[in-house]
Amino acid sequence: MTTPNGMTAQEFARGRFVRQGNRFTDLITADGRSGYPAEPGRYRLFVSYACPWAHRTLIVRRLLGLEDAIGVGVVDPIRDERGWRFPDHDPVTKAVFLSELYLASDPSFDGRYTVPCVWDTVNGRLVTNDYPAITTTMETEFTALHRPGAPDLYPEALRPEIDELNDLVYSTVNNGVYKAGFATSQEAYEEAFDALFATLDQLEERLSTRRYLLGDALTEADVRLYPTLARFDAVYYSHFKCNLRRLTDYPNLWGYARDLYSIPAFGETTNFDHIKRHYYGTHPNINPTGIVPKGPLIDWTAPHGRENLSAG
Ligand SMILES: N[C@@H](CCC(=O)N[C@@H](CS)C(=O)NCC(=O)O)C(=O)O
Repeated sequence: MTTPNGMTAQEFARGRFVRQGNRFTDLITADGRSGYPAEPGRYRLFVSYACPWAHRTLIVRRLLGLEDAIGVGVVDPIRDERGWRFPDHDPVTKAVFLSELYLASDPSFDGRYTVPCVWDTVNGRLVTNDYPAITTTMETEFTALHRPGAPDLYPEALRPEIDELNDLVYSTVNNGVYKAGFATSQEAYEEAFDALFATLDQLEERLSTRRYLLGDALTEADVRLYPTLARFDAVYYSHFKCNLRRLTDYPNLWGYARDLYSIPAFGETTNFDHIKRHYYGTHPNINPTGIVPKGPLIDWTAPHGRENLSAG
């Protein structure tokens, strides 16, 4: 059976999209007790600008000033059955396809070759493709390498609230759009659609009195929500049939998204060209012609006026 994202028939049971687990889950730690010490220049992060899970890691790397400490390799936005490939080859590992790095790390690996993933240049293997851990590792284990004045994106006191919100946002929004887009039954699609817009309504309300999700300061929760908002009107609204409302129909969420976009770590890592070419060009079951829509015309730089919501 051919599936939109190359998933197995089993994953498509009852028309529901089920995301595969992460194979590489080693941890990089500040003290090196895991065998992977957080050393500058040692690790290479592989991303696609199109991928929302990878987008988070680029935002955090930039917010924390880890650009010199952690190198980045960017894949071509268009993917075929061989998986992600580099525009020419990756200058550090010399790989042409991302699969080469997965198979060098585990010759028996038979899953999907996903971004984001982190490569250890010392041992020549992948350390992790566990995307939720990649950002929290940068936040908590790379602190010695953060730029002066870097924000604390995952403050201890707020972790329970951040984690709880992230769980809801992950299942109904970040992954919710995929559940809607890759559903192969009407029931599964509608279930995902309803849950998605219920959460967006809730977030719209939450952002009416707070500048960011947790209040006056940016946190990991904002980093996780933003990549889905950035892709919403350009891709998810049409390609994934998430069309009850557009992001631009939500005054608070849309102002919030523009507020974040105005921060270079968010705006300069948002590549609408890669995003659109990737989604519309990579899922033939959903978009058989591969035609990339020209619109929508959206002004991400319009004033957002949300400064007033901050106390400080
Ligand atoms: N590692 C996670 C999340 C990362 C992920 O889904 N990345 C996508 C891009 S957004 C990917 O690399 N897909 C490659 C493929 O399916 O061949 C997963 O396996 O589901």
